[in-house]
Amino acid sequence: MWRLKIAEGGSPWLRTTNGHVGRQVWEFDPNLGTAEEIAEIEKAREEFREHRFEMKHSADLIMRLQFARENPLDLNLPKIKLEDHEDLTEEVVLTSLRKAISRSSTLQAHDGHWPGDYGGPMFLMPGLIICLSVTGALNTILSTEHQQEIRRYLYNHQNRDGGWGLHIEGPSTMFGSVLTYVTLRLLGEGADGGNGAMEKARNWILEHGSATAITSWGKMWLSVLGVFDWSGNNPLPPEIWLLPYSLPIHPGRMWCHCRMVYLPMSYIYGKRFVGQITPLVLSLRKELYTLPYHQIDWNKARNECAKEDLYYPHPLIQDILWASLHKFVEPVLMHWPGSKLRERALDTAIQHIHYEDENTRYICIGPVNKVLNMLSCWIEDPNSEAFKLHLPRIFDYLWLAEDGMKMQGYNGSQLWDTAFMVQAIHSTNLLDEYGPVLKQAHEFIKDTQVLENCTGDLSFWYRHISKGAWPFSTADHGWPISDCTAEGLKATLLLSKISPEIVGKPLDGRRFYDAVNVILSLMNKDGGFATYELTRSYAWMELINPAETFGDIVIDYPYVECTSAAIQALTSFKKLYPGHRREEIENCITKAARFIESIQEHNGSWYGSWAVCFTYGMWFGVKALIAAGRTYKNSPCIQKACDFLLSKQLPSGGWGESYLSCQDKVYTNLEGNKSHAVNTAWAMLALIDAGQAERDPKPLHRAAKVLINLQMEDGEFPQQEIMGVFNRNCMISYSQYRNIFPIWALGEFRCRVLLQSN
Ligand code: LAN
Repeated sequence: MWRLKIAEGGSPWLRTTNGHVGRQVWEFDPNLGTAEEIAEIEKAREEFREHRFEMKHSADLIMRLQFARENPLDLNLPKIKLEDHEDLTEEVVLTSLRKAISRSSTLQAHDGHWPGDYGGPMFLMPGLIICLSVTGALNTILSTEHQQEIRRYLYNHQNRDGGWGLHIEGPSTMFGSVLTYVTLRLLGEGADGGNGAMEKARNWILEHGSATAITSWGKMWLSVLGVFDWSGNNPLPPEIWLLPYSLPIHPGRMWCHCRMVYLPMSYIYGKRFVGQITPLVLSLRKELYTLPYHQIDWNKARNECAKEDLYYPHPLIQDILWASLHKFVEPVLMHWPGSKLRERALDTAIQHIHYEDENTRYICIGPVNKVLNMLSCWIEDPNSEAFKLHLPRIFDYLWLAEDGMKMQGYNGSQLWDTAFMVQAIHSTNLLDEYGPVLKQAHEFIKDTQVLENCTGDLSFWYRHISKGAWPFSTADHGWPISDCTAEGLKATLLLSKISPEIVGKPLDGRRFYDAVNVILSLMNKDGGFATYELTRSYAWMELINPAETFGDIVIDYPYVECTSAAIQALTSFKKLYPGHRREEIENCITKAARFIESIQEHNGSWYGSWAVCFTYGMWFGVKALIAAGRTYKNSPCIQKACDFLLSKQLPSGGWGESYLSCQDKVYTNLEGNKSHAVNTAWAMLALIDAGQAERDPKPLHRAAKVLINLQMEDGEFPQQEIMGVFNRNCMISYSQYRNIFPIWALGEFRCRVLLQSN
């Protein structure tokens, strides 16, 4: 049976800064599990499969079954169902909260964090499988059980039309379909396997323009495997790393995710690496195209892209740029003496790759560069230590649920979820009852703060400071993030105000100062906060974004979420430590609040970029302005925001936003005007903060009722549609949100709406 291991190492090739706190790894143990337990898991899998076209999001049932065994809970609280005419009483809300928090506390791991599925994107696993195939490591690294679960996952997420989407809820794309098809073939499926599923997939591909119409990232992976010609790729010259930093297009100025993905891509492109041409590769060359492989016009293929995949079409200037590099520059760099320059550029690139590997303990910033860096290390030297150090960290990215095994968008969302859960429980004011839960979470957050900067001369490596920051996942990952630092700081400040007997010792004062220092250092001139670093270049750089499926990736833009979190953290800090860097902090709050006002849309909305979408952005927008001292009465921005939110409340009393809100930047309800627990919670939190209770509490009562009626018998809220998003177009799961935000909203509702009015 499968088991989720928490905070364990287990390989001599693993390094850690803090005893692996937060590490989540699924392991198969053939000796584990009674027949009954195994049957329960099987049942969950079957049920998912049966409803896979209606409910595409798994509910993390395998983890839940394990935790139910490890932390049994006998909740003797009544089931709640409120009829239309029934009023909400404090007792009902309290019962609902107790059920929800008690159940959530059984889902807390022994190191204090809340583990969960951070899957969603469908284009990540293929990179791993292609990389392991070409390095010959597939069958030594992934057990047959792993491979079986991966196949299960891929089949479970095949759309009715035979293709696969960019993410689990998306319509079929060439990127998803070709890469998943190839992955299944590499995992041993026959071209006619899967009871017709493979044939159907192939038909989808061939009917939509064949694999020449895959997006640029897909072209790169297929070239590595040997089923696409490198000359069908637009150039990714590593020489860009040799340009002077003063140029706006220097990669050191790009968004770190963009920079870190194109770094190994340019190394692999510069090497024109191709894996071994096996019979399977030769067969794929036939399966994926309508023309014989040697007749394909690769030059034309460079700019082909299926319309299903096109979110960000290349502007003309990009096509001209790629064409000139392709026709005139690449030929020079491929032959002596130009090849000397190429060698130097490749050398620079691989050094930056090693730096990233070392400073993340081989986890890397994300799943894409993790796999590309691993491949680059192998290309440099197949027997290298670096490659061996990469291998055990693969498992940090794999997650198992009833839909199968997936590759996650990060090595988890540990710190993020835990910081929010602390604030959610805190909002209920039931601190005595849930002291031990908060204490463990507190330990986790303290253990996850990053204590050191990266090594060497930071500016040489284009790195910002990290000392005092919080990451999104674990300390070993270690990349500092503005809003994760802010949420970590908010949570530890709240906990520092509670008796240490209940929640443990507060964070050392100096470590609060370090966190504040990170936040202050991340404010841009205009007052806005980006994600990991300062905004280092201009928005027009998006013109050279070559990734057709993603928008807003080239630079680190300022966001309402990050800016708001910084304001909130600094205002909480200022209350407790009024003397520390007072002027700078006040100045920062003032500028940041003005920035938030300046990016509000005319209709009163803010859209969030990292979750769906308006309800999320509005929660941050409103919270920031309230924290900065504005009120409903004196701030037209807050008034407009409330009007906007109220105008979107559904007749049922809830809110429910479709992922289309992010793609189109237009508020879009879920199909059938369905309420979503998480959107409802965000809208409630924003309205409560903006003082809605004093003006008209009715909308809040109706919303709270929706939440309570959505709550399941076991105390949890249901997993509904996928809520996270990145780069405008790709969805990602935040599996703990379904409990965190309803608890938070009902907590605030109880203390600031019900108890206040009594
Ligand atoms: C994340 C996850 C965390 C997230 C928040 C902290 C929640 C947000 O407020 C700021 C942005 C950030 C840090 C974020 C950015 C984009 C990420 C890193 C991700 C959504 C996780 C995965 C995604 C990454 C880009 C996926 C890899 C794919 C590529 C296109 C490179």
